[in-house]
Amino acid sequence: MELGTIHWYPGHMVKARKMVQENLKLVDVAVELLDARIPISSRNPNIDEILGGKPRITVLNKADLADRAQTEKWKLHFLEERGCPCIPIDSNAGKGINYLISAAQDLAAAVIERLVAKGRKPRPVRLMMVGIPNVGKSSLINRLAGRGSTRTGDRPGMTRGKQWIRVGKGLEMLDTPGILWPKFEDPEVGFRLAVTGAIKDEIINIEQVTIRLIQILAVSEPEKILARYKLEELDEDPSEILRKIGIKRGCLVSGGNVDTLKTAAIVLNEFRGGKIGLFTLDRI
Ligand SMILES: Nc1nc2c(ncn2[C@@H]2O[C@H](COP(=O)(O)OP(=O)(O)OP(=O)(O)O)[C@@H](O)[C@H]2O)c(=O)[nH]1
Ligand SMILES: [Mg+2]
Repeated sequence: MELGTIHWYPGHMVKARKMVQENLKLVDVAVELLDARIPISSRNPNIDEILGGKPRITVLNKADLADRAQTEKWKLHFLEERGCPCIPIDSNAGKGINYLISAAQDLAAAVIERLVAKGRKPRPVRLMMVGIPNVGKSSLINRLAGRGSTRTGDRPGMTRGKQWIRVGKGLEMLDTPGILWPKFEDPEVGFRLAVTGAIKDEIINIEQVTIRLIQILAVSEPEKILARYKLEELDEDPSEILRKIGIKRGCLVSGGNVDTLKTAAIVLNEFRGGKIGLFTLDRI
């Protein structure tokens, strides 16, 4: 796929990175959100350099859409590799949120204690959410705040500027826009970011991305594709599988041809919504 060579790094991404670095001084803990379906591909390769020595929590968000056993393994992996808490979370349902709150309070306790020792009043623990577009930073904050404090949406680029949100429970959050990095060394990373929704749909080739997805799923979990689309068997050629799905779903254009773009959009949406099954694309 050609994604890796597209010049799609927009100016606001550069600004977002600067903003994260400037705001880092204001917070006690950085919460790095990774997409549980692609914990490696959704990781900014410069994140260690960006965050420096700031206490950190890794969140594997959208854990409800990922393979459970894989998420457990990734959790242990990050815990060992980074020596900081790693917490699987479903921000829509609120699962895992309490672990995040206590981990944040533990990490910030020393900072707050130092303030108090200097005779200052204790203040709320300040956290900053960082992660790629559409990973669920704003959703997680809303879940913590228990209300719609910050805008969310099922496409990347929802959050434009920074925003402080008082969460209660002694916490304050800084929401930031998603950051992506200028180019992918590995086109497969580009594919995984596209398929999980981190890159704007307008600049990806939906049909190509979906055909590649079908190709992967047809090998790793054929029974899920067969069941979801009520197919009897899977063709060798993933484009042909897409065509058959189109017929099943009645995506036809005049002359009886299949509208493959429309079919691809349906399959991609169903994948992103977990309707085909739970998948982890970055396997450990
Ligand atoms: N299934 C599932 N969906 C989630 C979860 N967290 C967020 N979402 C969905 O993912 C989409 C993006 O969520 P946002 O909170 O807007 O993501 P963001 O990281 O703030 O995105 P930007 O502001 O664009 O960088 C929304 O449609 C959310 O409903 C989760 O844990 N599970
Ligand atoms: Mg946001």
